Amino acid sequence: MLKLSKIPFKEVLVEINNQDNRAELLLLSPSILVPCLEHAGCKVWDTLAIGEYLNEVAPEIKLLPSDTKKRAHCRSICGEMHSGFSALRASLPMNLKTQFTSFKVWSKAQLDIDRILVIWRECLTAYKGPYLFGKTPTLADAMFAPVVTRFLTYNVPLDAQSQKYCALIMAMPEMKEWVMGALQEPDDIEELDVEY
Ligand SMILES: N[C@@H](CCC(=O)N[C@@H](CS)C(=O)NCC(=O)O)C(=O)O
Repeated sequence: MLKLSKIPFKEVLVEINNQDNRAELLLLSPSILVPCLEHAGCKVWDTLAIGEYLNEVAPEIKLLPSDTKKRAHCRSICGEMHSGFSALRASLPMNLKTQFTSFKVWSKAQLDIDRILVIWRECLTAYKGPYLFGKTPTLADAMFAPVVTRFLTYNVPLDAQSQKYCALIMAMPEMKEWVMGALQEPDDIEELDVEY
């Protein structure tokens, strides 16, 4: 989201799996969770709040669509992503360092996948792509970008339209930077490499 907003930023890496670092994280983030943004004397935590804040401070970027109905649609699917898809999150964790070829998708996770594909199909058909809300990326594309990586990591079967959308997202320079950054991180999270 920040990269889309074009606001320059510096990332602070905190090792979240290490309990000793919780005090350090608390100083940075009131929720003791990431992400948390500090900008112009303002601290904003929680992904959706950060997205709304960025849309206010960089309105020219149009991180949310200008049209009210479209904006409501965009907020609705961002909300769905933010608060839902727990089976997908639990069983297909984001892992940019591994690629599974025959991963068994649990039925509840498949329901989440099916719903996400419907969300994408409706957006791409209604607004004619290539991004979910038309010609430029919005908060929704940023919110669903980790799902794109999960679909590719776990080799989730996709229809042609979704495959094209995933390829577009992965080709974005912001995504390439993210993937490169992850590959350079020295730590692996062992639980993520297990095929359940
Ligand atoms: N609703 C929050 C969720 C924040 C959250 O769960 N962050 C995770 C990483 S995605 C975290 O900080 N985990 C560290 C921990 O649980 O100690 C948001 O999207 O900002």
